Amino acid sequence: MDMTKDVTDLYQEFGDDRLPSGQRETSEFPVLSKSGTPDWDPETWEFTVTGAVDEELSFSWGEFRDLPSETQRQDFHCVTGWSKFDCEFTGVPFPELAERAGVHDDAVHVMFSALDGYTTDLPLEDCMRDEVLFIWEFDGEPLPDDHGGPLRVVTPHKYAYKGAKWVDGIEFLTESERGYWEKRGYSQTANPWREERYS
Ligand SMILES: Nc1nc2c(c(=O)[nH]1)N[C@H]1C(S)=C(S)[C@@H](COP(=O)(O)O)O[C@H]1N2
Ligand SMILES: [Mo]
Repeated sequence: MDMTKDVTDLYQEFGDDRLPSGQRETSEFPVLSKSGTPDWDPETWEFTVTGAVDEELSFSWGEFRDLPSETQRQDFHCVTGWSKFDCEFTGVPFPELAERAGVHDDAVHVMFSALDGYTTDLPLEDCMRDEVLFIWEFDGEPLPDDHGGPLRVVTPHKYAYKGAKWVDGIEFLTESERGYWEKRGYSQTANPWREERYS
């Protein structure tokens, strides 16, 4: 039985067209990284949930893999102008982690961190959706290292720079802060159907 949840229709929330304006569809999956693919060690890898929460959390690789997961069919939109349709991603929805930590009422923003020093930020409300997935599988195979393996975030409602590859932590913030590309002029909200590329 195919348990894949198709969320490729989420564009209807934001615009009339599945392909956002200024994007072209590709079947390729280019690699875009600020500084190459970092090494990781499954023995020492740790994922942390910190900041404005009742209980800060930490997971080993095995513990993270034991969290409830699902497979979704999603589209992927890169700010440089390409979109890839119908990617199958398997992982843990963001709200699952938020609920376990107990997010404080005054939290408004989230910072994602990664093994290569990359960071990216999003408003909390943009994260509290099941389509924001922490994934370890792509099209039924382990996520390739250069696409963010062992673990990355995907954000089908945002440009893909919001999806931290090699993600190893999230911090809940009571004030908005800017991540790596956001400090360099990219949009904090990054809605592809509004072409929010820069700010
Ligand atoms: N940790 C980390 N995550 C990252 C990046 C990065 O340099 N480091 N680049 C971002 C950018 S700009 C894009 S477009 C996507 C590219 O994902 P891909 O290489 O799987 O296509 O990853 C995003 N996540
Ligand atoms: Mo990008």
